[in-house]
Amino acid sequence: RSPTKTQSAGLFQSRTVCLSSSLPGDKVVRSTSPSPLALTLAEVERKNPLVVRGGRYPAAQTARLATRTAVIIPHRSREHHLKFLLYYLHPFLQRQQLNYAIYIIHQAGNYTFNRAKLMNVGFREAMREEEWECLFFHDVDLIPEDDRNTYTCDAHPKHAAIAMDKFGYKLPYKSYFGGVSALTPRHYLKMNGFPNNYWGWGGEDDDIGIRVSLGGMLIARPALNVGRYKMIKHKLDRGNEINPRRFNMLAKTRQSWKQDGMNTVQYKIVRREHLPLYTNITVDIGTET
Ligand code: UD2
Ligand code: MN
Repeated sequence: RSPTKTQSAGLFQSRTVCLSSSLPGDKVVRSTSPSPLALTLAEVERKNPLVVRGGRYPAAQTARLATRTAVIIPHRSREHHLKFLLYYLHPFLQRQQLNYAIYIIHQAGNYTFNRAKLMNVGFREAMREEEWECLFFHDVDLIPEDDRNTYTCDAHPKHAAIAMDKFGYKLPYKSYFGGVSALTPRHYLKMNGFPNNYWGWGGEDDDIGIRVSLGGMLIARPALNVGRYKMIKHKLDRGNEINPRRFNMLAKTRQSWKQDGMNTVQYKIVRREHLPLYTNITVDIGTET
């Protein structure tokens, strides 16, 4: 967030760099008006007049070769984070001239949260609507800080959130695959998608990382000074308690990945809404068996 970084942003103007002082949970909140806490979706809509129903930006009308990217966000009871993500993400993706759509995959009911299974739902439901070339699997609370972090796919599955403020802008460990990742449909199917059986917090991101290599692929990463994200501060949600079985499960990924994943995912769509800023898919993903 130093001035030099802004100037070196290359093709894109890095306007997101000044976000750090205006997120909820931060100690220093600048006295800009209106207060960031008062941000409304209506205001985000006003600021993004080119976004059409379903949270789409059909850049292709002007740039026929624009990459088609779907952003898949697993969600429940984080509307206050979603609002900020949309505020930053829409302009960010438009500056990158992508043909994109934002999908919120909303877990219905109060049963334990299952991030990875929601991603499988997101993959299938998004691909049903359009032949996306690249899918970004994105936590609701992560704000990209650098415009050079392009939301396009690489030859291998890409882990984009490699430098987060909460980990001191470093990779916490070598195989880390949490937060934000980008896969082509081919990558996704090659690793049989994500696991469906990680209920609660933790482990699923490492399982996904292991699947990448079991699928015969490597992990691509942007440069450390580009894959930077700010995570909106929060506590662990009720209904997403730490999964105590995660280490045992991770020890068995090699045996389980072909029997559990995209080829076995089951769910019921409760609601599909093409809202002004995103497509909402509310889904009943059932319970642990
Ligand atoms: C870390 C990883 C995350 C995931 C998680 C373990 C980072 C930045 N992210 O996140 O990718 O591997 O650990 O499961 O290190 N969510 C809801 N409602 C809920 C619970 C979760 O919407 O009630 C969604 C939301 O998109 C959230 C994501 O799931 O960002 C991950 O949950 P978290 O943010 O509570 O967990 P965190 O920050 O430890
Ligand atoms: Mn988080």
